[in-house]
This record gives sequence, structure tokens and C-alpha cells, in this order.
Amino acid sequence: MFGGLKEKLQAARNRLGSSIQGSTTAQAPPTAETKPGKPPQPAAAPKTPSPAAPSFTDKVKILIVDRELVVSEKDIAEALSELEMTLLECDVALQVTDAIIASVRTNLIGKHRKIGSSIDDLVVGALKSALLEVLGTGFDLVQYIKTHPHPVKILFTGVNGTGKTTTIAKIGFFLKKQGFTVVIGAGDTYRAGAIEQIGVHAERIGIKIIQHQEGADPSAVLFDTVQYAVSHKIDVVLADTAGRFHTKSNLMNQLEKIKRVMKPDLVVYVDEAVAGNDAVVRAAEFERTVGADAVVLTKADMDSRGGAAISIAHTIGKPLMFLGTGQGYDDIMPFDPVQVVEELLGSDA
Ligand SMILES: Nc1nc2c(ncn2[C@@H]2O[C@H](COP(=O)(O)OP(=O)(O)OP(=O)(O)O)[C@@H](O)[C@H]2O)c(=O)[nH]1
Ligand SMILES: [Mg+2]
Repeated sequence: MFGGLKEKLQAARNRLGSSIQGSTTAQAPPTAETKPGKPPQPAAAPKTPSPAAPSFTDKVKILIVDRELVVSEKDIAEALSELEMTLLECDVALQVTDAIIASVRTNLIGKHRKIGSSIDDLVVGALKSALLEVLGTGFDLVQYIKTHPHPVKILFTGVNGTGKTTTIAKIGFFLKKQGFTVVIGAGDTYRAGAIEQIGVHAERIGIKIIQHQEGADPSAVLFDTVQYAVSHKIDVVLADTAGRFHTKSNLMNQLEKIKRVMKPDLVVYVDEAVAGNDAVVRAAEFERTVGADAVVLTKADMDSRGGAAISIAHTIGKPLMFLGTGQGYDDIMPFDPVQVVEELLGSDA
């Protein structure tokens, strides 16, 4: 997952580190005497110093410079513009790239740092906090369900073929394992075979499904699903819908009607990580027209660039809830920003 981005961020980490190291070396060439933790010992100076050895005053000067590092814009300008290119190449949205670069710059420039703590720690700290700022907080669905009246009604929406139906099955399976009761509403009455498809998933994971005939009004199916959940004291309703583009006004009106009728607690926008910036642009359109409370990005297992995962929450202002990581029912992981940043920057970060 995100292997290409990970590799490039590692390179950026090394590049920033060596730029800062280079500027430090220019200020104060490292000598045995100037290594942190080894202050010069004037009393122990050799009785007959060689002509090349620095004087005591020189040693103190070097020590002061060497003990504190002040990073300047010019030290890292080139490395930052390389990082900018790297992020854009990985399909990180422009505004998110700008935010990351600005944050890394603020975290590095003009700060007095002890060299004793490693330059790599300094760089990794700056990259980490920049990424965490744009990734947001994630969305703890289990906690949400525990703290809201039941049934919690969740409507899934998004463009065609991104993985909505598979995601509903995965989330149903995940919630069942967490001890919740779940019912699925087969709200895609539009695409041929959609009702059978979700019916097969529901049977395999042992979850009740409510379905009508193909071509039926999806609002009616999902209304019935909510009624079933209320009368059977079910914890969670997962509502499937047909794939649609925000430009198809008839399908968007249908979605509005679904929302009016089933009154979802959460609208979840599903798109695929592999779509990169397209996914981010579409998510922004859906958020503007339908509204979304959270996002699921599927097919992260096939995505090397990671741009959508980095960009989507910051761009649309809604949290990323899950990443889909394969075709099996267990192939879903709650989005944990700290874990993703650690994955991206390496386990030693
Ligand atoms: N590799 C991988 N494939 C996935 C993932 N999620 C879904 N898929 C596959 O993507 C394809 C489309 O999935 P669906 O769940 O039918 O997508 P949909 O959004 O419901 O499609 P429509 O109902 O036609 O709009 C299927 O072959 C899924 O197995 C994932 O996280 N990783
Ligand atoms: Mg579907």
C-alpha cells in the first residue's frame, strides 16, 4: 500500500537531512573535539600543541555554533522544491501539497535546535506533523455507533464501480465481529444483477438483507429496511445505492429523495484510492451536492501513489473512515492517521 509514495518520502527525508547536515558542516566542520557530549577540556590540553590544533577560543566558538543549529530557507529550499514535486507526482492535491510544504518549512526554518538530537529526528518530526495536519483525525465508527441512538442508519454513495457494495459487506462483517446487529438495504435497484450481488454477500456474511424487485423505488426499499431495523431492534442499517455521477440530475434527485425518506445518520462517500486526484475532485462534488460525513477509499492495496488518501480529508473537510485493502471481507482497515504516517515514514520514524 502506497509503496511509491513511501519510497519517495524516504528519499525526501534523506535529502532534507543531508541538506541541513551540509549547511551545518559548512558552519562548523565536525572534528573530534566538536562532537556533542565531548566538550573541549582546556585543562587537559596537550603541553605542546601542534601548530594545526585550534586554540581554546576557537574551540569554544566552534562548540557554540555546533551545539545549536539554525536552519535557514536557503539550506532547504532545493530539498523542499524536490519534496513538492514528489508529492505532486504522487497525485497529492495542489492545495494539500502547499499545506504540507508550508508546514515542513515552518517546522524547520529559523528554529534553534540542539545538534545533539539528530538531524534526522528534526526532519522526521517536521514531515510527521505536516502529514498529520492534512490527514485529519479519522472517524471511529464503532465509537459513533456506541454513542448514538439505534438503529444508526448509514447511506453509502459514490460513482459507479468504486466498491460501495463490497465495502458495505466488509463493514457489515466488521461490525458483526464488534458485536453489533446489522441489516443491509439493497438500495441499488437500478443496475442489473445488483440485488443478487449484495444478496450473495449478505448470505455469506450471515446478515439479513431487505430487497425489492429490480426497478423498484430505492427509497421504498431503504424505508422498509429502517422499519425492519426499528421493529427488530437492530443496531445498524447499511444502505446500498446505485453508482452515480453528480452530473446525472435524475439520479441525484433520487438520492435526495432517499435521504428525505430514510434520514441517514451518516452519508459515507466511497471512492477508489487508485483514482488519485479524480477521487478527490469527485468527493468534493458529492460533498457540495449531496453532503458527506465521512469517506471510504477502496483499492488502497492497488495504489502505489497514495495521493487520494493523503488529500481527501483535507480537501473536502470530512474524515477518512476506512481504507479498503483487498477483495476479501476482512480487507478493510479503520483509517488511523498515526499508523499511516508511521507506515509512510518507516518504522524507525
Ligand atoms: N483490490 C480491491 N478490489 C476491491 C476493493 N473494494 C472493491 N473491490 C472490487 O471492485 C469491484 C467493484 O466493486 P463493487 O462493490 O461492485 O463496486 P460498486 O461501487 O458497488 O459498483 P456499482 O454498484 O456498479 O456502482 C469488485 O470487483 C470488487 O471486488 C478493494 O479494497 N481492493
Ligand atoms: Mg454496487
